[in-house]
Amino acid sequence: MVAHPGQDPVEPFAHAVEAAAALRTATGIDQYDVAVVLGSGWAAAAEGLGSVVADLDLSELPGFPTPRVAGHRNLARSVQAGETMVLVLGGRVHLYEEYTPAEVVHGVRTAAAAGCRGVILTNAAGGINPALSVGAPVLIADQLNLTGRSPMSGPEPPAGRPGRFCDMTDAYGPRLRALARELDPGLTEGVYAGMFGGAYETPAEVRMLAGLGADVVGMSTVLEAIAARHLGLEVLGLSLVTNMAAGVTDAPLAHEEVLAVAAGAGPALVELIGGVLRRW
Ligand code: 8IG
Repeated sequence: MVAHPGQDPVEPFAHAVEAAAALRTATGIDQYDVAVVLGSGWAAAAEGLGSVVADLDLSELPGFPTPRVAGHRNLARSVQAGETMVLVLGGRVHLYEEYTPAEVVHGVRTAAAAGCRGVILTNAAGGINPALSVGAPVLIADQLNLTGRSPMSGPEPPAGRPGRFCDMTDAYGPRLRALARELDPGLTEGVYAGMFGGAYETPAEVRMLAGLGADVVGMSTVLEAIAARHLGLEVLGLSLVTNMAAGVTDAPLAHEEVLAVAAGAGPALVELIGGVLRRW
């Protein structure tokens, strides 16, 4: 594992246990049920999911670097949604920022160490399938990890942890997908292609992704899904299509536009996530 300036290379699973202990101390909450990782433009989903029990700055917890992308918040919020105790993680870091896979999945591993049995991974994504429309959420049915990275690379997981070769069949759990579709019968399912990122794709790359079976494309989520499945968490994934990918339409891509589209879609997404959490 490559250490970032000012950070010690700590064994990642132990680091997550440390972060979960600090979370318990800071919030007084012993046990969480589900974590929600908020992607670009999903900040509205931190509001209105239930009653806020505690708020803290994620960077107060061991191992969490400071996110540097506009639209990402540094929030760790504890929310009671019906019977479900929810850990909302508003800060996410990306491979393209030169964070390591272990840093990218630290939130998910911390959530698991805090007792979570499931995680909702949200993101903003480009639409590849021309049948998709901007502003619509897509239920992730499966993924293509095209980052060339994995949270299961590096030293073998320590004793007491499952081995690295985790099963990725049904990574996005059928039970949760059925539940989401029940709450929103119009929800379309699609395959999410996770890229290393840094720039959007060229039209040729988008055509390649379409040929590989991708419906949406983004720069996050896939490593978190792997880390979650490795630790036995159920995963629900939701992409908000904030732009059509390059060459699918002739509109140019701008990050500001992505954030504006995301803001408009907020309330419907809150309702969907809130519904899933209450019936988890
Ligand atoms: I928002 O078109 C968003 N994120 N890779 N491509 C990739 N990531 C994205 C895109 C996109 N739109």
